[in-house]
Amino acid sequence: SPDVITFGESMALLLPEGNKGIEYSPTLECTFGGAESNVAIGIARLGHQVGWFSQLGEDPIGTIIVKTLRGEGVDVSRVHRISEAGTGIMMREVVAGQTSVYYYRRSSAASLMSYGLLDESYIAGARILHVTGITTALSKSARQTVIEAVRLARKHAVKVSFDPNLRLKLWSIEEAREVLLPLAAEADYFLPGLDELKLLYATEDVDVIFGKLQELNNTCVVKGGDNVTYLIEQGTVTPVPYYRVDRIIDTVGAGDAFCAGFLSGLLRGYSHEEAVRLGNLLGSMVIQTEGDWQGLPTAAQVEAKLNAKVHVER
Ligand code: KDG
Repeated sequence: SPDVITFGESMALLLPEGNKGIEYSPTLECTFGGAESNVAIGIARLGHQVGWFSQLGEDPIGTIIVKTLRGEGVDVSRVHRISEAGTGIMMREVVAGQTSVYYYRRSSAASLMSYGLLDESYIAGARILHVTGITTALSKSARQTVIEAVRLARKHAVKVSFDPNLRLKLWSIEEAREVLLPLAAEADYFLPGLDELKLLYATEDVDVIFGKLQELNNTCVVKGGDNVTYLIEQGTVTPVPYYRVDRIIDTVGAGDAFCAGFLSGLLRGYSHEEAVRLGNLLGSMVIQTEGDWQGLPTAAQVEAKLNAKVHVER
């Protein structure tokens, strides 16, 4: 089995030309996105063995997703293709400085996934299982798949990493709380964003939130602080500073990049603080490029950045 296993919905991602709104863009660029496949690509580029799976339609976009991930070196052997439903679609635009997302994923192939998709021995052989709250918001059967995957991981002493990835377009905050908070408590590594925590715990008070996280008794990494990521474990809160960024181009995918860097750090045997630093570095690199996963660095690019080597062009 790969070192890290993750699964979730990846969809066609349709983007307008330049800075036009979708309404005024005669053509849309077709790429794909998905929080878990973004993480998988990030981990693969850093040189680790990683597996991603989902249920995809027997359609061209499903094929693009499988081919691209395979090309990135991600193990896609557990991907399931079905003809009864199609691969989901999402559109995204930035209008007047505000990002909007439109989902066409109800009854998608991935939303129909059920725990029959899980291969116990495959999960048992991994070091880390990474899941996100998006999958739990897709459908009852997808939610059960996550819960069962976490149960299998724990049964075989595989570490569980959990990013809540709150998507209020998919469910209400009340529904989300009921599912995400128990999963947070079960995870070895809980990787939320500060905004998400404010909604999940219904408070703006960061001290109250940190108090709740300390009660979980696991390792929490809170993304999106004021230029820091917080590492919270064993009763202590450690702020880990961001890398300086010259120009922010596109922040979507930063959380996924962070997760990839953090999990890579764990696989490399780094301290948790060092792993957070690597997560921060990946986040800073992805937001300086267009796209959710295209800007994820290779291990060599990370090395160069860390050593601040002068780049020789030719
Ligand atoms: O984290 C980036 C993801 O939000 C994006 O790739 C699409 O998975 C996605 C979703 O469901 O919003």
